Parts: sequence; C-alpha cells; structure tokens
Amino acid sequence: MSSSLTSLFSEVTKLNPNEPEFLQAVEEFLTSVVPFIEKHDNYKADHLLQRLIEPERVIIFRVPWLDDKGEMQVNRGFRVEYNSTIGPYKGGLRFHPSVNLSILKFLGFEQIFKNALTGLPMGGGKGGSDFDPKGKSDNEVMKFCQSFMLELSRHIGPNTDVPAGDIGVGGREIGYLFGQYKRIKNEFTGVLTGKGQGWGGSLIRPEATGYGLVYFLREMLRAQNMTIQDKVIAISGSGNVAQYACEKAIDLGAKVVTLSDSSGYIYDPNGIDKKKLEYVVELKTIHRGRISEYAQNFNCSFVKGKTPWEVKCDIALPCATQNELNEKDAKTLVQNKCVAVCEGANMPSTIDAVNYFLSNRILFAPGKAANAGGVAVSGLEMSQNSLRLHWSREEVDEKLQIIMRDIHQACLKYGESKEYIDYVKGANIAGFIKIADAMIDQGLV
Ligand code: NDP
Ligand code: 2IT
Repeated sequence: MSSSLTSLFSEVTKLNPNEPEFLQAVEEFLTSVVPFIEKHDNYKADHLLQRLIEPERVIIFRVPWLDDKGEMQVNRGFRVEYNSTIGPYKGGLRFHPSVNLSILKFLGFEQIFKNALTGLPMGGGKGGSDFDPKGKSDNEVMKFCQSFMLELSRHIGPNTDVPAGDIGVGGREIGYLFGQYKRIKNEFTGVLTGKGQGWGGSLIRPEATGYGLVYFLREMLRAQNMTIQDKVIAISGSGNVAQYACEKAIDLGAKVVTLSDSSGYIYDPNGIDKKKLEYVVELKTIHRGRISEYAQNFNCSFVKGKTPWEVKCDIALPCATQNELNEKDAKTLVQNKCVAVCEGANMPSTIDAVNYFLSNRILFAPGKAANAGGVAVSGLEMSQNSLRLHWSREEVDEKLQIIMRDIHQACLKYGESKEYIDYVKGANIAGFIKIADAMIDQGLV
C-alpha cells in the first residue's frame, strides 16, 4: 500500500470499526483508485474520497410483525442511502439472518460504482433486514413485508430511492412490498423494480443479472479469441442469479456441472440441461426446497458443506454470496486450469483470492462490472414506468447486451495494459470517474 492509501484506509478503519465486509469493499476500491488519483490532480481536492466513503444517510428501524401463531416478532430493518450524485438511490433489499450494517454498507458502496458503470442515471443504495424468510409461510412473509414497508415508505419514492430484490427478496416479496407502498401513499408509481409483468415490471428483469453475467463473460472470452461453446462451467448458488446464468450458459453451448446452496453443492458431470434446470427453478422458487434434492432426483453427487470450487472447470461463476471463494479455492481453480472467473454475486471472492487471480493472470471480472445487468434492467424498468410504456423482450435483451458490452469496454479503457486486462482496476476507475466528475460539478454537498 502507498502511504496516502495507508493513511486514508486507517482513517476509514477507525471510523467504521466492526465492519469487516465494508472495509474489504473499500480496500479493494481504494487499491485501484488511489494510484489513479495520485496521477490526476483534479481528483485530489475537496475530500472527494472521504465524502464518497461516507454514506449520505443510513436509516435503521424496528420491524414488528405477528407470526402465524399470533406471537409478536421483531426484526431490524435498514436502508443505506449511499450516494445520489447521478440519480435516485438505487439498489436491492436483502432479507437474510446475516444482514447487518457492515454487509449493507459494503453492498451500498459497491452499488454506487456498479450503477455508474451501467451508464444509466442511478445513485447507489442498499437495504434489507435480518428477517429469515426460510421456513416462514407466505402469510408471515407478507406480514413482515407490510410492516417493513410501513417504515421504509417514508424514505423512498420513484425520484428519491428505488429498491429492488437481492438475496431472499424475489417476485413474491416485491409484490407484497409494492402493494403496501401503494396503499400507504395512494399512488401507483415505479417505486420498486422487479415488479410483476402485469403491474409495471420489465420483461427480462428476473433473467437480467444471470444473462448479463454470461454476456459479460462472452465479451471477456471474445477479447481473447475464445467462446463459451463447450466450456465446462462451475456455478455456485441456485437462486435468481445462478438459475439464469445457468440458462444462458446452456443456450450458448456450455456444460454447467455444479449448483449449490448454503448446505453444499451438487456435481452433475453430464451437465445440467434445460429440463433439469426447470426442476431447479421449481424446486427453489415454488417448493423452496434444498439443492440436495437435485442429486437424489438425477442420481448425481451432493457434497455437503462445501463450495463447488474443487471441481475441475474452465470457468467459475460464483453466484451465491460474499466471501464464498477464498485463496485456497483460487489456487485450486488455477491448478485445475480454470481460465475465467466472473462474479455473479457481490464480492464473492476474498481479497486474497482476487489477488491470486490477478497475479496468475486469470481473466477475473469483479461483481460491480459482471453482475450489473440486473440493476441495468431495473434502470430500464424505471424508464418504462416513467414513459408508461412496455418494451418487448427482444428490445430489453438487446439493450442489456449493449450495456454489458459497454461496461466491458469501460473496463478495457482503464484496465488494459500490454500484458493483461485488469478488470478490477478498470471497473473501479471507470465507475469512480463518472461519480467523481459529477460530485465536483455539484460542489460541497
Ligand atoms: P437468491 O436469494 O435468489 O439466492 C441466493 C443463493 O445463494 C441461494 O442458493 C442461497 O442458498 C445461496 N446463499 C445465500 N447465502 C448463502 C451463504 N451465506 N452461504 C452459502 N450460500 C448462500 O439471491 P440472488 O440470486 O438474487 O443473489 C445471489 C447473489 O447475487 C448475491 O450476492 C446478490 O447480492 C447478488 N446479486 C443479485 C442481483 C439480483 O438481481 N438478484 C443483482 C446483482 C447481484 P440458500 O437457499 O441455502 O440460502
Ligand atoms: O446487487 C444488485 O445489483 C441488485 N441486487 C439489484 C439491484 C437493483 O436495483 O435492481
């Protein structure tokens, strides 16, 4: 670390104790951006980095709700309104027992630069709750969502802050949240994205993160004169992002051999085909079952308590959660001749793992570039809501492909050298410049 980086990072550490995930995201960002700023005087003034690292606003609130037995439950709700320089705060809501301020601040911070990379006018934010939807009835999930929105509705709006889904928040939850917002405000507006197709949702939004990830991967491979055809791919997770990454990878001729959940991973050496994937989607979104059931149903192996990175593959797509791929996994992947790692999840690789990929010159795409397709189509949903129009599947998919191609280009612009394309550096600097220029224009706010 350079001395200016060390002193800024120790200041941030002191201000944000007990927030390891947040500090990890900031460190990864500063490692790319500080050397760039050192060579560009116009970004040195105005405490730009200090202002960027401090969220504009953090809201923490109590969420009381009644379970099916009529007993009172209490959870904690959050919304981190991080940065509104280039548009309304925008980012998902996560419902998971692990949710805390550190995790939501890391996610909100990443979201600022991801949203900037999409080229659409969206600021950065993130929110959620430590509520665990697992094992809850639809009625309990609805009660929770209604109570959560009762408070959140004071802080959001189509021109202020536009939440969407993330882990534990899918179409069902967005429906309950939207219904309650509409009831409280007596307004039908595009205040959330990921809405149902019949009531303001965009086509392709459910698919967008997974599809966008594979479109980004296609660009990375194309830059090396390679294609996805016949590549063996290991995917982690089996939720929204994993499912649609799997679908698009199959469509482009790859063989996907793993999926996982928090209990372990399945290894299907014959490849997951469309029929088997349909089973996974039904298992996860309708029955809310476990991925181990796949192994029983299709007679393949289930490896309990492990992540898929020990499986030999050409490409790895981590699509579950943060820090699910560590340095040891990175070494195994490199040993197994994996050529590309593309992050569908947010910060799934530890800093040591990222450094190992970079020093071994593996193609590595950070989440803020590779998984930006989801929020990009959220941005397109906002546009359609404002226009009171509905674009076709083909139109949205075409726009998504162009956006992913442009993000890839932006990464090349700031990350390409003679020997290697450093996508981490490229994404961080491209995202930073867009926000920093706008912050400078807008003065001390
Ligand atoms: P889902 O809730 O649909 O799926 C999450 C998947 O990850 C499940 O298979 C879940 O397993 C697994 N998982 C969650 N937590 C853990 C954990 N602690 N350890 C191991 N596995 C875990 O979420 P999404 O697919 O929407 O999100 C996945 C990742 O993608 C997240 O990092 C999210 O932030 C990121 N992302 C999502 C976008 C979106 O549009 N949805 C956009 C961009 C990024 P289990 O069921 O056992 O909990
Ligand atoms: O991490 C993410 O980009 C998301 N969860 C999607 C956010 C959004 O507003 O669509």
